[in-house]
Amino acid sequence: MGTTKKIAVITGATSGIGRATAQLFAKHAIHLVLCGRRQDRLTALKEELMHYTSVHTLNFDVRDKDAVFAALQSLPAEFTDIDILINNAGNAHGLEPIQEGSLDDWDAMLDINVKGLLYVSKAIIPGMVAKKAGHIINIGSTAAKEVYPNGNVYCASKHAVDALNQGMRIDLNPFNIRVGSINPGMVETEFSSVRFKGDEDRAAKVYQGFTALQAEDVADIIHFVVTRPYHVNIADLVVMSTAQANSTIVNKSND
Ligand code: NDP
Ligand code: 8X3
Repeated sequence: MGTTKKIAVITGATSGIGRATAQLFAKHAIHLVLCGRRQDRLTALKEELMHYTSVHTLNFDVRDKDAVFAALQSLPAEFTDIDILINNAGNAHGLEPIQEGSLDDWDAMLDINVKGLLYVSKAIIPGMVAKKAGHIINIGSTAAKEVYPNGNVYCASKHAVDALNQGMRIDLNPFNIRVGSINPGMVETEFSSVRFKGDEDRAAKVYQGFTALQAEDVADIIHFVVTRPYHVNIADLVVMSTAQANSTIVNKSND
């Protein structure tokens, strides 16, 4: 990988961890391809960050295989030599016991968190293989490492991301490509609002009584990971707020 200009593709750049990562990368002059479905947010973010670096936005749903490939193949020449892929787009949909889960929610989580990540990776990996360089960061979760009550399908989707992270690292090893995952615990973003389908009171309660991780905390770690010397690959990182011990134990007595 060259030592000067770096180009990063960030999926899920319109909110939370992806947006904070875009903001931090821009301040370090990393060139950005920002992806998401909400065009108004993509446009606003581009306007905000183009003062620091060059920015190209792509609007597609990661579930739509054709749209993923069409969008990534449409990149202007100056953005095609991709160095960094942050596979971040994803969400939980619902929090029900398995016997009550919604088929639509299950489809959404598996199609977005697993298949969407695969489609984007499939479109970008050949360029990295050809130049024998690149860095893929898969955003997993503590839900990739343990299963919690009612987390069933979301946890399964993130366990799949964990397996894919390992599989990519193995298969791309001959090509000098770095692959690693970052697995955060609870981060205060729009995640719970999406999980609870816009029920903001329920979403806010998730983060009450303790200091949750913020999107900027995770962005900081992602930036640390991508700025290590090239022979250093942070393969699998778990990060939680100090108040969180695992998916079910959160100390709410100190705030
Ligand atoms: P947000 O809801 O704030 O952001 C999710 C992002 O994903 C948005 O930019 C959204 O963009 C994008 N996205 C969702 N669905 C699609 C889709 N079908 N096609 C394209 N883009 C999509 O959540 P977070 O920032 O918290 O989540 C980012 C990642 O971090 C996810 O993979 C999540 O699982 C993971 N994570 C989150 C944790 C948390 O507690 N918040 C903890 C551990 C991991 P748009 O709607 O514009 O398409
Ligand atoms: C998001 C964190 O605990 O809601 O991945 O699964 S959790």
